[in-house]
Amino acid sequence: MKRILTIQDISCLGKCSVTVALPVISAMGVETVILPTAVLSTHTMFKDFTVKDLTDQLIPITEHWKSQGVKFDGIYTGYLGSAEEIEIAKKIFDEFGGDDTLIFIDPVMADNGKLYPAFDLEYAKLNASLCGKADIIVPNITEACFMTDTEYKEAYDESYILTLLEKLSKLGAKKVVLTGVSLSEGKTGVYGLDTVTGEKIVYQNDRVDASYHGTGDIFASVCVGGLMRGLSLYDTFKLAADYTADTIRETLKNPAEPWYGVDFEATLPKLIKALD
Ligand code: PXL
Repeated sequence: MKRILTIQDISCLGKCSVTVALPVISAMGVETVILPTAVLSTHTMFKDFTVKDLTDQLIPITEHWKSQGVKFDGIYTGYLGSAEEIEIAKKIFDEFGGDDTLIFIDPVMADNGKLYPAFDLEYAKLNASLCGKADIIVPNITEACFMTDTEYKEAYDESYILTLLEKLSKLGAKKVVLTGVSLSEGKTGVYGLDTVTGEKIVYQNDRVDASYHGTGDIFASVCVGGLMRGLSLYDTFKLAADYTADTIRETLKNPAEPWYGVDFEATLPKLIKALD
């Protein structure tokens, strides 16, 4: 069985980061080891959340794994809390990475043209340098703009996306895949580039007119699961985009607060079936 390590926070309530990655990737038949960067009472879209930073635990935990000869087929990073954690993630890539280990980075820090409250421009630049160590990065357009000093645009054309991809490739990642790219009215999806072969990866599905917290984590988790199961890049991104859209549609059936999270528990059986 393949084994991946995911490095991100535990938001105890409100579905995102580890509470999404662990169930989703495990359900896809891939062992999912966690390295929690912090424990929060909820994700940061709630008011008055508590945070216990775990930065000082990251090296001791990974040193122990090293002493046990632990290896990973993939390392997936999501929301990292601080500049120091980005530096530690780089060290972990060096210690546990290698030709047989897929480094998958979702540089979670911004959306809709704005950085999340915990982050600043310096953090964005550090995230850009982390991305340079990746096999695959999956920023949204906002994150890509912050990492490449590009003006964020709500309305854009394909040439804007191609320019962003070109700038992202210069960060050093082997495959750069933009998420939340809409190439025509009512559609959304991914637009990516394999910087080694020049191959484009484009998939568009119907846009569901709703926005929920944690959908990026759902998308990234399915990508990691799919790649570990040996799916092609196109099939992986199609599966992840379709599953995310399906899950948003499912969530719309319940009148939950949009910032809470999505009802992925209801759609997991379909995801498992799609892998048959
Ligand atoms: O879904 C990304 C995410 C993960 N973890 C925490 C967050 C967010 C997004 O805001 O606040 C704590």
